Amino acid sequence: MKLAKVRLADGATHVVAVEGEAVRLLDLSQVEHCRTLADILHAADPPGLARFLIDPNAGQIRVGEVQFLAPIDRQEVWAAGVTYKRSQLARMEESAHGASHYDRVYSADRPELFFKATPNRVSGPNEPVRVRRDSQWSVPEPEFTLVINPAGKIVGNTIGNDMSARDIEGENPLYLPQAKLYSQCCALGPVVRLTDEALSPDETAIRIVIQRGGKDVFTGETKLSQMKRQLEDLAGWLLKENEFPNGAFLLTGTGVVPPDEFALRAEDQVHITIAGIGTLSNPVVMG
Ligand code: DO4
Ligand code: MG
Repeated sequence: MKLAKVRLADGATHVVAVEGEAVRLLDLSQVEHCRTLADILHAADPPGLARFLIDPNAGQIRVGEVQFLAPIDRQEVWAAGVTYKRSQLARMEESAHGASHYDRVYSADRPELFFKATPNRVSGPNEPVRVRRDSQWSVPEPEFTLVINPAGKIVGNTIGNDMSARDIEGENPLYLPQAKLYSQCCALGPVVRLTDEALSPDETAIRIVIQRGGKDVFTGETKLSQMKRQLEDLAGWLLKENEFPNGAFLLTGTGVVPPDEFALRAEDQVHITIAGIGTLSNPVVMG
């Protein structure tokens, strides 16, 4: 089952169930203390509650008639890094002085985890993602993303774009928070696929297309099965000695990095497709 937040033509926002090419409104007023998508995601039985909340009086609305919003409420957004061989090699290339850190973290037991965004820094589908004015070499990172409830359970998956300033990170690993965390540094959406329907890692293709002036200037693809780490293991490390009273999103790292000569430009369009979830598209703004 897929859930989303949408804005309708009249400007009202709703939580919906997405069924193929249509959405169905959920009537959250039926349950006390259930007001947001996160309230459903954090319930004991998210798919059961969502099915109960489907408003029988509301018909189906075509997906083309609604605007999908980022499926986030008050959750923290975290990310894992260097979880695919491609990312390890790319980081070692970009970082003259810090290369060995990336080499070691790829095979270490403890993964790289970093704080990625607060909800106000997250863009939804078709909203801009940003390249920092002080970066000449930024790229999008297409990442399979976990939705984790306050009890620490993975309850859903979505698509994440971990926008990254490779030149800032490459200059000094201590600049990582500035390379990764700034206004519009992350996009999430368009839906949360609940984990009641399992995804097969070998069939979960993660694909990115970057367009410039209507033409594809970079395409790349990997599979979730190429990731070195297990999803539960990554979530387990995040939860060690940590509490998430509002839940968390965890981007699980990129397996696709454009060649070193590629840098995003203003007005590029980034499209990330993950099989079984959908496509997250965002225009790029600069400065
Ligand atoms: O160490 C830098 C960040 C790595 C990252 O974001 C990734 O591998 O996806
Ligand atoms: Mg990343």
